[in-house]
Formats: sequence, C-alpha cells, structure tokens
Amino acid sequence: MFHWTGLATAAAAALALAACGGDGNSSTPTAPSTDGGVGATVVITASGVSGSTPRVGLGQRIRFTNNDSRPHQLLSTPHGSHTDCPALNEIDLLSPGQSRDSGVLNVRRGCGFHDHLNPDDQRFRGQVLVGLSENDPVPPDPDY
Ligand SMILES: [Cu+2]
Repeated sequence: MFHWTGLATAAAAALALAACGGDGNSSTPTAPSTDGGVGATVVITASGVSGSTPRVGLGQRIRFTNNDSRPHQLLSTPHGSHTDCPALNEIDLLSPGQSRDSGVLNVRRGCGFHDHLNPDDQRFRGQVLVGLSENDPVPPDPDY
C-alpha cells in the first residue's frame, strides 16, 4: 500500500536539505541577493540630470524621474552595446512625468548611464556609484 503522508514528508525533508545546501554560513563577501529598495533618485529636467554621480548601496536600485517635457531614454554605458550594467537598462524610455527604477545593482563599481536619445549631451550622463563610500576613489569616467 502507498503511504502518501510518508512520501510528502520525504519530499519536504529533501527540500529542506536543498535549501540548506550551498556555502552554508560562510562569510563570502558576495552582493546581497535581496532587494535593498531605491537608494537614490535622479531627476531629469530640460537642463540635465540632478546628479551625475548618485550613490546607492550594494543590492539597491536607482530611480530616474523625467520632469522634462520631452522623453529621455536612460541606458547603461557604453552607447551602442549598453552592456556595462544591464540593470540600468530596465529604466529605458521615460515619457514626460514618468519614473522608473533600475534592476538591483549587485556589483561594486561605477555604472555609467546616458540618455540614448541625446547620447552626446554631457548634461544627460553620469555614473551611479554602487556600493562605494565617500572614502573610496571615484571610478574613472565610463566609456560613454
Ligand atoms: Cu545608447
């Protein structure tokens, strides 16, 4: 005779074991996988971005708000491939009045951004300082 309750218990035990796998309680300094929320907001107006070196913690997101009367498209550097920090590409096209958050920024580095609709306009570019404190050296300018 089949014992469903026994089977369920075995399955639960297997799941619990799987959940405990990996590196256990080691203190590897990897980025947190949890969502740390929005660490900073950059406002875009006709005259440019409100801050070109916003700072967020590891595991946080950055929010861009378009207060200009025309659209702006916020993407990662470099212009063309947009591959430096793919999480920034989640902001993408912002209509006037629109706000959007990046994906979770999990790498300690400078994450360059630019307005893909105005790629050569220096007022609409900068880099997000991810997981870097005031005491850390400012990373070199990204390849815009
Ligand atoms: Cu671009």
